[in-house]
Formats: sequence, structure tokens, C-alpha cells
Amino acid sequence: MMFCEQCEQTASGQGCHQWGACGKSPEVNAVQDLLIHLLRGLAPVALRARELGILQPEIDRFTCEAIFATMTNVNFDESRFTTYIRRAIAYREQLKTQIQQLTGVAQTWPAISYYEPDFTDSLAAQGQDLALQFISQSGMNIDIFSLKLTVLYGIKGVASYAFHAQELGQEDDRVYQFCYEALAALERQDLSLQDWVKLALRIGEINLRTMELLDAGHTGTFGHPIPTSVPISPRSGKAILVSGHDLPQLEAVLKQTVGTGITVYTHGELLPAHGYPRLKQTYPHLYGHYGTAWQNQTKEFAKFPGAIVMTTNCLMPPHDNYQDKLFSIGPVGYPGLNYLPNRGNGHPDFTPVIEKALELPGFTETEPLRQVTTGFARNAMLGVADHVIAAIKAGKIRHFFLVGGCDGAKPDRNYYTELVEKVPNDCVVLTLACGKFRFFDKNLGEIEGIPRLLDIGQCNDAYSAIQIAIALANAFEVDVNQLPLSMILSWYEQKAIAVLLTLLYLGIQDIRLGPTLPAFLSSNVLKLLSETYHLKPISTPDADLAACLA
Ligand code: FSO
Ligand code: SF4
Repeated sequence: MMFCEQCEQTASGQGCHQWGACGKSPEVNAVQDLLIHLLRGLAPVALRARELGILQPEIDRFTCEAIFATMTNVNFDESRFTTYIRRAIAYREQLKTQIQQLTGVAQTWPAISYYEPDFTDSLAAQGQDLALQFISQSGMNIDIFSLKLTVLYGIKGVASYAFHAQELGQEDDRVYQFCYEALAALERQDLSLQDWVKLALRIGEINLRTMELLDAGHTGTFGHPIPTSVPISPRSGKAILVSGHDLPQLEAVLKQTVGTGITVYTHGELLPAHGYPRLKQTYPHLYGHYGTAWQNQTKEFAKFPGAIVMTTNCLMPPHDNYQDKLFSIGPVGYPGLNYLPNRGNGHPDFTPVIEKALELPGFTETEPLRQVTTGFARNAMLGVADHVIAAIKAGKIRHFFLVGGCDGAKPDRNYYTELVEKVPNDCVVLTLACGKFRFFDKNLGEIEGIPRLLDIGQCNDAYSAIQIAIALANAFEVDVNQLPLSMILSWYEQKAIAVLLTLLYLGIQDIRLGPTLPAFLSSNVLKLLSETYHLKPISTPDADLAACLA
């Protein structure tokens, strides 16, 4: 028995109760719940420590990494969660000691901050009890429970982006402070529905700041993306494939493979890496992109003739025919899968990956060149803003469609492919995140030299999309909602929840969301979102296009 409904593929659209549709076992789900319980207990202690000026960046970073590990398709390894659990307790007790030393008085903490599991007994069974407790604490108020889950899942998204940002030296104490506040709030029984709505929107606000930090980290380290053609056809030679979202870890692979003759390919959400000039210029062996979105990895990884590194989600339970050439790093894990821990410099030693790549055949021939284009992030777009504005004013561009978000396995996601195919010729499609793989290689042509399909980047580059929309709105002196722009989004996991909360925080109206609406939103919460923000489910491509263009 388990309870999880944090992602879009949740069983029967209602929650995974027997086994995760993602492959997560009830035991792993329970130890993840146990870890979250401990982080909720750590939060009040960390907040008190902060009040007293005790700042512990190591604990803040640990908290984000541990939360990240509980996201969909990140870590399936019970033993790794046991380590996180032990560390959470150690950090909590360390902070308590520091507080006592500083104040000279013994403090009283909420009960949750004293909790310690019995390590001689099943952690999974204890995690399951705690999960049931969490559910029953919300009493019979299904709407409050729905919002509590929205907060918890939204925080997971924020923590993952904060994890990425800090890897690039970008941190803002307000993000950590808020993560602790939101974790601590999950224990509160006195908050009204409106309070929970406010907290959820505050997640959107903090997530905007977190994505801004990550944007600063990416552009500060690797330069502003520029439109770049990326081969999606392999070339002959030994090969490494890097998947996930982590640019600094991709760079570490590139650095360590200089002079080895190995060609490095990106997979999934790392496609936008090719747009960053400093990566492309420094590492010519960062060659092309292989494969599509995460849910196709079991086929694509099996076929890839080299070693593979999974830097973040979305990891699927690996199949036997490629497990030995797959390596996980950072928060990612699966029992029995090769794991390369970080060294002191924040990066693993990738020697085993290089050795595996050299041992495997690599690509035996160079395929005829096929390319896609990426790198239309905010700087590139704002650089041609005058041109775009002139095309809109001249009636050459009628409408923009932001078709972005995550991909997934469900067949009804074909909606997004069909929609993009049917977008009229005088409209432009902006895209981001892994949902784009449903149409990323389509040639939609150009309008006045402006490509009709523009890849802004990863899911976190929603920040870039927001900046582009704000710049257009300013140029036309209108509100973003008055722009000829429709957002048709696909969601899958908790990063997407955080991004959606950001868009709602910004007051963006009329978002269409699919392929299904989140199971954790109760009917009243959904009603509230549709009344306030006109958030609506996708319907059919024809009907939605007609409505957007009306
Ligand atoms: Fe996709 Fe996975 Fe980037 Fe997600 S690879 S589904 S929203 O992790 O983060 O878009
Ligand atoms: Fe189910 Fe998604 Fe939770 Fe996995 S992460 S157990 S698929 S709801």
C-alpha cells in the first residue's frame, strides 16, 4: 500500500496505491515520505537558527538535494534515502546544539523536530505510518489537503532549481528561508483555504526568483544562448550521451573527455546546451543531440553504442540491455546502477564512463546530416525584438503559441504534435522543455526571416519565456494577457508544478494545461483556478486553436 499522486502519470489519474506507474516501489515511496517528514522536522530548527544568525549553507544545499531526490524519476534507491535520512537527523541535531550553545537555554521544539526512526526496524513501514498520519492530519478537508500537496510538490520543483542554481554559485538566502517556511507550514492545522492558496502562489513567486538565479548561473557561466544548429544525426566514433538537465555536470564530462577522441552527445533536456557559446566554443567534441524525450529512453539508451550519464530526472528503471553502460550522478539513483559520487570539486571522476565508452563500439558510420535549431532564449529573442515587433505590426505575425512543458508516455500527448502541425502559417510557435520532442524536428519555415519554431530551452527557461513576453507587452504597452500569445502547456512532474505556480503568481490567464489536470487538485481548487485564472484543460487541437485565434 502506498500513496503518491505527484506526477501526471499517476495510476488511473487518481494516485498510485499499489506500485508507482513510474516504477517506484511502495518501499521507496515510504522512505521518501520518511525523508520528507524529517525535513519538515528540520525546518523549524533551521528557521530558529536563521533568526539567531546561524547560517549553514551546507544544510540548505543538502535540504534542496534531498527534496530533489524525492521527485518523480530521480531516485529509486532505498539505501541512498537511508543516507539522506541519517544526514537530515544529524543536521537537525547539529543545529539544535548550536542554538543551545548560542542562547544558553534548552529550546522546546514541535514534536516533529524530535522524531527519530528506529534504524533497526523497517524504515519503509515507519515511513508508511507517517504518510498515513500526514493524510489524516488534514482531516476531512479535501481542499486543504489538495493545497497542502500543491505546496509540497511545488517546493520540490523549487528545490530542484535551487540545487541547479547553487551548483553554478547562484544562491539567494530568501529561497532557502522560504523552503523551510513552506516545509514547516505543512505541519500547521490552523491555516485557512485562502492561506494555503497564498502560500501556493508564494511558491510561484519564489520559483521565479529561483529560475532567475539559474538563468544568471547558466548565462554567467556559459554565455547567453545563441541560435545554433545541432546535428541530430550521429557521426562515426566513440560516444558518450549525457541526459538530464545539468549543464555544469555536462561541462565536467566535456572537460574530462578532451583529447580522448570521444564525441559527446546530449539527450533530452540537455539539447539547449548547444546554444551556450562557451560550451560550444571550448569543447568542439560536444557534437550533437541523440534521441528525444525521457519516456523513450529505454529504446534510445539500448541503441546508443556508447556510455550514458544521467545527471537528473527523468530516469526510468533501467533495462538489463543497457544498465551496465548507464551511470547516475548527483541526486539520481537506482539500485544496482553505477553511481559516481561527486569529489571535492563538485563533479565526479568520469573515468569509468570514459573507459566504458572506449570499450563500446561507438558509431561505426557518419549518418547524413540532419539538424535542429536551439538557442532562442531571451537575449537572442530580445536582440531581434524590433524585427518581431515590426512583423506583428505589419500583420505578418498574427499570434504566438507557447507550446511548452514536459513530455510523457500517454498517447493523448499527440495533441501537442497535432496542434503544432495545425498552427496557421502566420503564427509562431515558441517552445521549451522536453515536450518539444513531439515536434522539434519539424520544418515550419519562417516569417520575415523569423523561424516559426523557436526553442527557448529547458523547463527552467520558462524564466526566459516570461522575460520575452514581458518585453513584448512593454513594447506594445499592454498587459501580458492582452498580447496575441496563448500558452498551451504540458505537465509531467514537480518542476512543471512550480513553473505553473509562477505563471499563476504572475497573473497569466487562460493557460491550457494537459494532457490531464493534476490529480491532486480537488474539484473546488480547480474551480477556484478556473474562475480566477481561467486555467483550463486542453480539448482538441482544432477547438483550442480556434478559441485562441478568435
Ligand atoms: Fe522533462 Fe523530466 Fe524538464 Fe521535467 S526531462 S519531464 S518538467 O524532468 O524537467 O522537462
Ligand atoms: Fe505514481 Fe508519479 Fe508518484 Fe511515481 S511519482 S508513484 S508515477 S504519482
